[in-house]
Amino acid sequence: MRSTPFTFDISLPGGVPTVYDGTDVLIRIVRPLSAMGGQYADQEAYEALLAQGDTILYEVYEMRRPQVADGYIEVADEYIEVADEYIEVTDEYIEVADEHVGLGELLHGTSIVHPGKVGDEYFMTKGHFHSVLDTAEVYYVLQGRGMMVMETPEEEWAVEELRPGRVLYVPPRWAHRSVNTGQEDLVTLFVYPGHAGHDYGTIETRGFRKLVVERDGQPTVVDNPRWRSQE
Ligand code: PAN
Ligand code: ZN
Repeated sequence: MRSTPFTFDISLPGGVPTVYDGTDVLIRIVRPLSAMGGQYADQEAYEALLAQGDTILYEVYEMRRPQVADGYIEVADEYIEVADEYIEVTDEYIEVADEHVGLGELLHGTSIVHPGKVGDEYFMTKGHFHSVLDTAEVYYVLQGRGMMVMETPEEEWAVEELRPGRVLYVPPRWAHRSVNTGQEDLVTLFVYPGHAGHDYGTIETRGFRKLVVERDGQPTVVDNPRWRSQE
């Protein structure tokens, strides 16, 4: 893996990083509607939309630090673009070479949530805790409007508004999900520790406490009727 400084640009609008050199790994993760089964409150609306096609809800471009060959990368339930085709990776980890790989590295890239709704609930990311719970993340909003829905295992919750120029610090222990409440792509730059990993299962099982839905044309935070306490 390259260990000299490097730069790249993020093209806007859109949020796609320019390819800066072939030696580092830039991966594109694509999450279609079918990857979000059980996540939207309105199951009927979800099924109806899915019947019209497996639309892409969001994309992530990530500079993998460390690289796959050097360590472990969690890829559960992700679609990764490799040589122009999507492969679905179902193993929890591609490779575990050294559990300490990634300490000190910073994973970073852009997250692009497309605009749209399932019923009255906005397009959003799956959301996750970091597997290493004690790892934080910084988001910087480049384009669009949205909300970050967050909660801890101790059942605290928080929702912060996202708009261009805003920085959001997600402290250790806080699960996070980006929601696009606007009319254009919601583009954020994210940075988090290389060994953090992703725990998607907890959210898939419990959901988030809060949902962001459209009410009278306005984004509104409401209780998730299907949220399950950990108890
Ligand atoms: C981000 C997220 C990205 C996509 O890079 O991974 O916004 O969301 P999901 O991972 O929940 O599908 C991040 O928080 N990384 O840790
Ligand atoms: Zn994260």
